[in-house]
Amino acid sequence: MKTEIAFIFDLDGVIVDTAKYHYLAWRNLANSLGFDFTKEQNEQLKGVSRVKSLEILLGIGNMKLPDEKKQELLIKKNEEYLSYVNNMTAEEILPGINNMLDFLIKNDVKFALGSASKNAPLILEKVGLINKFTAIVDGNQVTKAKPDPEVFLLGAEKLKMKPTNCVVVEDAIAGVKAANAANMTSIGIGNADTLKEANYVFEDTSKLTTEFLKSLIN
Ligand code: B16
Ligand code: MG
Repeated sequence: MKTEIAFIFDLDGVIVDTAKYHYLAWRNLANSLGFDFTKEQNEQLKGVSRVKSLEILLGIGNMKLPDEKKQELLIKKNEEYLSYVNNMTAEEILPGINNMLDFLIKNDVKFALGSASKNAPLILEKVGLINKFTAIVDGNQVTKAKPDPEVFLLGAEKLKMKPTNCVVVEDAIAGVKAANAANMTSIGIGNADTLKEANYVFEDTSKLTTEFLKSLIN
């Protein structure tokens, strides 16, 4: 008998590359505080919540600030980030993703979003994908960040699917760990060494072929 499966997609690094906008806003914030923040250091922020990202950034700058100041900086960073997000269009959808989503819809395979971003619904709306998702779980709905499985378990619940029948597509190691902890099949997007804990790894989203998807579905 065919087992029904569903997909849960991460947003940044899988559907769109918003990491570049996060980077610009964090770098400008670091510069305004008097230190530099490199692209390599930005890797540490991928898949990490906004609050945790600020902690990491301040650690890099060797800075300790009162909570009130941190709140101010979080607002400032997000305002700049949103100024980039507001200009996003469907052209920023990563290669292969439109094909994959259309293939899943055609084959009656449900899918949800499982993102740490509190801005996830806005981003999906900007790139015109919001109506394709059966369910959305974003950073406003979870209390525990990846690698905790909460975001994906909630996604499975919203899809009315058993976790073992869900397939997660993720670019961050914390996300792959979260998917594994949720007992889901994990597909890593990125470097095979970094994402070696994933059940499958593809170097980028364009490598997610319909042949591979068919092999998972059937
Ligand atoms: P926001 P994902 C994550 O998105 C990003 O990878 C991470 O860099 C960001 O800090 C986090 O969202 C929170 O984003 O500030 O918009 O709430 O990869 O989980 O889709
Ligand atoms: Mg990501």
